[in-house]
Amino acid sequence: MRTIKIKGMSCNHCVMAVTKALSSIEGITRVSVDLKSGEATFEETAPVDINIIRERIKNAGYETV
Ligand SMILES: [Cu+2]
Repeated sequence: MRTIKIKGMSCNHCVMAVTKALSSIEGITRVSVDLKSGEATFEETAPVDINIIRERIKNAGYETV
């Protein structure tokens, strides 16, 4: 399991957007995003480059910390 911190989420809509963005990345599964802590946890079926994660999160309108 891997955990990343995300900046800029303020409501459940954001949680959904981040969840969707992460879930769309190949190799990432079982995404869980917590609004309060700003943390996203997920499992990897194959190692995923953090830059790809950053990019997708950014495209969704948020930032990885
Ligand atoms: Cu929101």
